[in-house]
Amino acid sequence: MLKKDFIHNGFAHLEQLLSFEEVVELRKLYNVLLEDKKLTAGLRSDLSGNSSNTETVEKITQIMLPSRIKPQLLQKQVYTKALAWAQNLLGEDMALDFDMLINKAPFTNTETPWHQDAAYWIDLPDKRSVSCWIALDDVYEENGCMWFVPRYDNQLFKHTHSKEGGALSIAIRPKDGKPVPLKAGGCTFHDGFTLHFSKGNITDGPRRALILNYRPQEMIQLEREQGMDHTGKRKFRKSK
Ligand SMILES: O=C(O)CCC(=O)C(=O)O
Repeated sequence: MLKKDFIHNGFAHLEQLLSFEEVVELRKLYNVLLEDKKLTAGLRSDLSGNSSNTETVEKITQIMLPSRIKPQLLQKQVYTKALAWAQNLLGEDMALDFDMLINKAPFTNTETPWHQDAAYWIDLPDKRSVSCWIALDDVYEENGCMWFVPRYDNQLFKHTHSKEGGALSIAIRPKDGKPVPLKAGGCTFHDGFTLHFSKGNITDGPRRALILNYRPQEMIQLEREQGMDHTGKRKFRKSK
């Protein structure tokens, strides 16, 4: 069912990828990274477009490559489980391209605009990719669960930065988007060409997500040869 949904719509979800114990373990490392701006310097930005200096309250904190800062993350079950799913969905040659954290702080009410991840990436001959977005808190509309629009093909829409340094966005707001609420430990899977979005967090708790991105090993090699290492220097490509 999950695989059928993913292949057909470009997204799917799993009620429980992680046990509550695994979630609690991950939250500890996650919070260390969130709280330490020195440790995460150079890999950290605020997707709202605000500068992420020591004084500002970040609205949407994005930390690229958390496992480069805390390599013990790679030993956590979540990396093994998500890889197995990625291989099940798209083939045995799928490998971890990059990981990231995205946190929406309490009462920051800032949307992640509608976009396709492929807009952030270089054009690659093999377009297969899957992002596993893992909820470390219960997520629902009011704190920023993911929304998706079924994907029909690999068409890339035109994207622009709504604010310098902020997230990429398409010009329209799709009408047929669907929210996917989850319990902590649940996850969504989406393809690089699937449109997605999340509302702002208007609650008093954080909305913590760990995101693991997979693509064919050969394509990862091609990316690296072209200098694409997902350290967060957001180059973006022109849509056709
Ligand atoms: O966490 C969010 O609000 C957005 C996540 C996202 O855009 C992604 O994982 O590609």
